[in-house]
Amino acid sequence: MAKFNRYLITAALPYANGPVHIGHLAGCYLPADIYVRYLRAKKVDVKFVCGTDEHGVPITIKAMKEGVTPQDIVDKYHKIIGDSFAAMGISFDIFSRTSNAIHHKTSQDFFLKMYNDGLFEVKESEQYFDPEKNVFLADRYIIGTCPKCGNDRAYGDQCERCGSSLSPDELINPHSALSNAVPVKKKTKHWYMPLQNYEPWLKQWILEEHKEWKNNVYGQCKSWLEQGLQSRAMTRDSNWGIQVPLPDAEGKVLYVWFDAPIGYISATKELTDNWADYWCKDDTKLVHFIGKDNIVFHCVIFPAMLKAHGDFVLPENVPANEFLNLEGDKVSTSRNWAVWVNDYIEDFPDQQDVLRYVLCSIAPETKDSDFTWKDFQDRNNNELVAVFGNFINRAMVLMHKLCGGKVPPLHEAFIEEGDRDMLKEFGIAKEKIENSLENYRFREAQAEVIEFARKGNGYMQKTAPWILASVIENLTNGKSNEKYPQYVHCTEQDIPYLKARIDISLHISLQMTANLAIFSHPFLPFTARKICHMLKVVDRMLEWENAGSDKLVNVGYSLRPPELLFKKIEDAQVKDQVEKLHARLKAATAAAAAADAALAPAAETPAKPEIQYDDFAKLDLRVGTILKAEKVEKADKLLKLLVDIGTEQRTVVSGIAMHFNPDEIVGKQVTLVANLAPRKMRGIESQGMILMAEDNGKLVFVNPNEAVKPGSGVS
Ligand code: B3M
Ligand code: ZN
Repeated sequence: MAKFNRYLITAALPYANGPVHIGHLAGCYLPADIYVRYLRAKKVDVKFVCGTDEHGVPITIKAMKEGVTPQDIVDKYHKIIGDSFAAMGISFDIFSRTSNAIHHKTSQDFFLKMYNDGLFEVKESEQYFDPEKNVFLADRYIIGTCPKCGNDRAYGDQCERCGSSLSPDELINPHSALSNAVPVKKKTKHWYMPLQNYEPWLKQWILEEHKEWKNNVYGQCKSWLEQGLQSRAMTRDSNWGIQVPLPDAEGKVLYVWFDAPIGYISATKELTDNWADYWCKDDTKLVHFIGKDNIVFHCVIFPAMLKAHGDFVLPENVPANEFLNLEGDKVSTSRNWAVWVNDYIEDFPDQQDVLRYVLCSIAPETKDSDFTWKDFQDRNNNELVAVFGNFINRAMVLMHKLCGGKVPPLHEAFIEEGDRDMLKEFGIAKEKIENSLENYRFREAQAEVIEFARKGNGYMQKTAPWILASVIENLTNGKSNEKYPQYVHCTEQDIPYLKARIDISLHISLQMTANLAIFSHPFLPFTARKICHMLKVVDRMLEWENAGSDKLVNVGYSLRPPELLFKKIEDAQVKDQVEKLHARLKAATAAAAAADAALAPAAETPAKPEIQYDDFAKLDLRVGTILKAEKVEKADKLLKLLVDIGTEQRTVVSGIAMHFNPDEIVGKQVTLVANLAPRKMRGIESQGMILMAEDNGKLVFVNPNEAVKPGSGVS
């Protein structure tokens, strides 16, 4: 480890446009946290930085959907996301945000340095423009019909129904999401980074010098580099983002993928005055933890930016994970098919380590993996409860019962081969865990921790101190030990030996328990602390240099009573969670369908057969004013209206309750068919019918475009 004197670990900056789900945790934040906790335990100089990504189109889209400002959105989600991470024990040294002034300045300076060094190309291109709102439209803001599947709500960059990547030019009937206007093309100027210039260097740096990167990461980089890189615009037309710091750049902001990774630098600046040590000295090991959709930005574009700028170190590794699916299906925010971290914390308070454990066990390190609630239950019940928790609990309970609550001595004279074998495992386990962690194989590392506890259970079973205790008791009371053939020949003289064997078994088990605290701490920090508390040792014991030692708890030291580390997850809890997922999916699907229907173009109303004027003249149509409106009991769809038609007031029952609030329509003018034969509905006589226009399920009153006297005829 001589090469690196300090570590800078980053975790992708989540967009502040929604809460985080377990896929985010498993893909990026949990492995990063495990790695950092391990590094801290090794007492190396390490900083762990993250924050929210608060610019870019996803934020503005969310704001538009919710009818609030982008600032409202980022303020809200910065807090929610930060709270979720903190609750899960993700131990950032700083959780910053890209809206901070320091980040704006850092990004602008970065851009200016590249600009002054002549590293951008200025190019004009034609971009879609909303002529009504007078703004350029990001691809996401253009909606039209997907040429592949006919979905008429496809976006200019992607169709969410069939998953195709699209460009706005491919959409049929494109229109602006802001105004519905047909977008026009307009010339605009942007600053491009000629990535092709960095291609030879990137090929050398990644494909030759970083062959050790994970296969999924190396493979994606290779394919990008082999396809050939092109100039990429580093600015955008938008009013949300970091201003391009040039005089002729009004209405231009930095491309969000230009500013976001610089956020790692800004966050470090915010964290420490020594930030430049971490960013500008070659003996820093910079590691980016990300999900697979961010690989190209962290392995190609950002390194090219860093190289171009010249002052900064490059990442040493980018251990990106693949995706985590949920119950056999892709996680989807729009379909609400996700386990949200804030919901988990509410439903399983104080069980953060269980989620950490399961997500690490199934982390998509080499390929996509699947989270199911059943598997969550199984891993908790069969591994955390039955193996890890059970071993520690047995060691603690038996020590209290058989050794007076104190750490018993080891009695060198009575040590046997099985004990020596067990003691050897301490160092072996430490090395295995360490080796897996150093190589970003967190699943494997955690499995070794459980394996160590499993060995502990095996050792306990073999040494069986509770049997030794019964044998001693029988000998003391003059009873036979025929139940225990192995000890049937023991006499009272053997009691000291038997006692020593109990002590040895529990001494070794307690040293193992202490090791389990150290080993598990990167993965299960809450549990490790609880173990320290039971063992009455300070957190300093968790330092990695203590790992593998068989002298962690001192002989004669009295320990606290055992605490429950893990509890069983019941079938009912699994059922609840699965039902909750499906209920939310159903609600989200229904909401999306309703939103689609509201926006779909008007369906044609089928034509009716021709009639004569006399037929029309039979209708007595009058304008009326709604005086009163109320819901009809036990009828979801009906409103009872009192309508003034000048000469009289009519009671009308109308099937519009799903479309209007009674309070909103009082005072409105309507057109009434006044000579329709009265009809009883829910016991109320309806004396007429109100005319409505229907636009794809949306109802509108048909009324004069100026107020008229109630009772005015319509012809
Ligand atoms: N916000 C994308 C994402 O959340 C982006 C990551 C930025 S890392 C500098 O997946
Ligand atoms: Zn489609």
